[in-house]
Amino acid sequence: MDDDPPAAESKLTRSKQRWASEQKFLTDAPGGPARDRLPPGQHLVRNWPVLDLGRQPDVSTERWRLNVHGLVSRPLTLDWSAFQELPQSTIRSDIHCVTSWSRYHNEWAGVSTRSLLDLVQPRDEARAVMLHGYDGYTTNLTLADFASSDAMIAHSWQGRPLTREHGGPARLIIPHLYFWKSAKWINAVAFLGADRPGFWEMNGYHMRGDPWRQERYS
Ligand SMILES: Nc1nc2c(c(=O)[nH]1)N[C@H]1C(S)=C(S)[C@@H](COP(=O)(O)O)O[C@H]1N2
Ligand SMILES: [Mo]
Repeated sequence: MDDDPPAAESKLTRSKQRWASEQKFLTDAPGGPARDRLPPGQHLVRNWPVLDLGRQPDVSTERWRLNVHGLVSRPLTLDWSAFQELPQSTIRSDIHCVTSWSRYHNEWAGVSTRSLLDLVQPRDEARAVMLHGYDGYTTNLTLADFASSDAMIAHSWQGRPLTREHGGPARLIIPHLYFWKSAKWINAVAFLGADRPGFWEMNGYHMRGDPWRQERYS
């Protein structure tokens, strides 16, 4: 059997064991065996910062509409009561903002994008969507990202209606991408034949925005 390792080595070994147990420096790809909860380059916050273009439109539920159009078989415009009548679901997700804060366990209630897709039936040529907010904001997603199983149009957070500053009465939630993809004050979803850049994507942000790959800027 080996003798005891030299003191320096054993100290390093202890450090490495501690890093391993803390999952330090671990940046496994999604689905990796020991995936950390906090994506690389992010730090945790307990509050919920507000980020937008500096205009927070005041949209009552009476005035709110969601217009779904473009490459779909059945375009439609939902008002608030039609939106509330769609199947409702809740999901829990973490928020990862490209400005480097993350916030764990947010509980959202709303309508899954899959329910919306069932209604409008995207045509075969549809490849991407552009989301439009009441403030003029736009952001793009591939159809696959928009259709992910935990994506939804949310009207509530932690059991209460979304506040105006956070995008109420309704916003998109795309948990697996940086939060700039989650359009606040959502007003329209346009189905497109090809992925095109939205507001931040035209201003240097990545087209996709996967936090686990640090797809921050293009
Ligand atoms: N309509 C709209 N949606 C938006 C934005 C915006 O300016 N307008 N900003 C995006 C950005 S950059 C981020 S980080 C999140 C912030 O959401 P929050 O203010 O609820 O934290 O909203 C995203 N959705
Ligand atoms: Mo952001």
